[in-house]
Amino acid sequence: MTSHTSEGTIAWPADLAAEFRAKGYWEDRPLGAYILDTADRLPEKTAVVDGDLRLTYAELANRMDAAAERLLQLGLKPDDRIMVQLPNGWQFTVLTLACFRAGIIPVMALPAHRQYELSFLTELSEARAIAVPDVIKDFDHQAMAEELAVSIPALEIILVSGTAKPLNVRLEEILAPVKDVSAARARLDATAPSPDSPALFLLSGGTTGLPKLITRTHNDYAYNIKACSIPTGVTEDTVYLGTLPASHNFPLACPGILGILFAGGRTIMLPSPEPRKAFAAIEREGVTLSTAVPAVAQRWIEYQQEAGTSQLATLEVLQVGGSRLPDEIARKVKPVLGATLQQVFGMAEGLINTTRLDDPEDVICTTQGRPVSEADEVRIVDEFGEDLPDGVPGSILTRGPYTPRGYYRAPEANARAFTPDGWYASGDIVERRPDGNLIVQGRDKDMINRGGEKISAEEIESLVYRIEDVTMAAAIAMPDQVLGERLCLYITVKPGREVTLEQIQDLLRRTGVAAFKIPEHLVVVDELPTTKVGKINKKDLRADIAERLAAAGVHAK
Ligand code: OOB
Repeated sequence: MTSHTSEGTIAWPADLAAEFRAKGYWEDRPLGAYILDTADRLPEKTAVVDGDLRLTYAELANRMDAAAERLLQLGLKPDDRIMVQLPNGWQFTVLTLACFRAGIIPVMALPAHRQYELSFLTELSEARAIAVPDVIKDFDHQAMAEELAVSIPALEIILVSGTAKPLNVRLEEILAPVKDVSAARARLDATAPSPDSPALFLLSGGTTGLPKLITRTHNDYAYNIKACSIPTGVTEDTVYLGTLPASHNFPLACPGILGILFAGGRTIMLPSPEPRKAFAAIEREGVTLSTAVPAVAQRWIEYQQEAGTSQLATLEVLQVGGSRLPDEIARKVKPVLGATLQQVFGMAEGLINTTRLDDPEDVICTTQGRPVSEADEVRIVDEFGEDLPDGVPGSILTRGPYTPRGYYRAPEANARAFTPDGWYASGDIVERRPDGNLIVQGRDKDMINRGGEKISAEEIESLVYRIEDVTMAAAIAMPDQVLGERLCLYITVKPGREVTLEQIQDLLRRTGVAAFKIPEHLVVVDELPTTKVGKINKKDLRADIAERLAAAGVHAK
């Protein structure tokens, strides 16, 4: 039977799917089954730590199944979608696992998203429920969810972590344990989702307009998790600190929270990577593995250099990825933090590359590693799609058992990002060394990578055009020492008119756009440079902003 979501999803060709099964990449088990395995094997071991709250595997499995049943009792059905916008905490983990068990599909929104992104994602996914915190940093997520439900009638159920208003459902009640979970477990086992069905929706970084939904199936995601666990050396002794937003593929499944739970290790959930709290958690829990974007790794290095703590004694591996880690920062990780660096070049669309823990220092510090699976196919091609020799940078194309063949309900985006024979073009410019390791040299996609958060230039430009006095707008990446890149906006305005950065920031805030997407620098020019075919020449603009920054004495890189 094809489900609603399967219809919007492009499946792998049948012969390849058969091969992935035959080779054992796809084990034909739903994600929840792996968690139950661990819970049966290590019931008393601690699985999840969030502040003072500790859940053993038996308690986690109990809450997972109890919650799955309650979600179904609320009226949600298998294949229904639920928007998940939760900070890193035990609630995120239990709710996500409960969805996997019930066959309900979580849409992995970010805590930073606001009305603008959430309404788009809710409509596209046709979500019937949303899970939000009550208030974080003075922002009322519950009120935002209520506004969404008013404008989108299909969104019927609001789950609130913390203090829920009377008409909403308190998430913690849904996630509470039961005395005896065995009946629930048997019922859920009997109606377990098909392993080829969508398990979750991840969000694409997006180059064209708003984010796209990436369907990840139980089979492909389980393999993603298992394949990533090997080069990172995950065992039941792994103690993992998750501080990046858990709805990102990287901290969720590369190997991330799910990889550690598959293996029987311990996960520590922290809503922010702020060094003082992160270091305290590392010391208290004896953390062995953590994940950072380059800006966070740099902050941790600076903090450690200043404070000279002895809190990191147990930290064995620090994974860094999401944007390009400068070689000079890479070289400081081991000497300063005492942990082995693992560079990770991955994407929510699938392919994950990592350096290996026993690689020579030159590989660890200057490359972004190689695919985690022997079944990952990678090609580096020129603008005509012809393969390039090692050492020559080109566009990366990839296929494999955990790289889906298309976005959800997005034929136009698929035509651009996927070749007819299923290769995904991420838009990264990559060089492959003769030893197989990849170096990310740049990208040919119109995106700003702000410390790992991806911003589509087109999305911002189309919003800025709402200001009547703006005649042309171009969003580009401006080099930045801390975040790698920030969003810089070039505009032209109607004669005699003035448009200020504050005005633009104000508009985007009022539109309910996530704060990380709000332009941080504005350059008003008389004319924007164009290419021979009349498109705005962003290469020239990037050179221009670099020049302006240098003239202003800002050393960006
Ligand atoms: C990760 O996933 P996304 O989907 O947020 O972004 C993917 C894009 C890549 O196409 C590339 O442009 C960039 O992020 N990227 C890197 C990088 N890792 C990701 N660019 C340079 N160096 C790296 N190490 O960002 C993601 C997903 C799973 C694991 C790790 C990162």
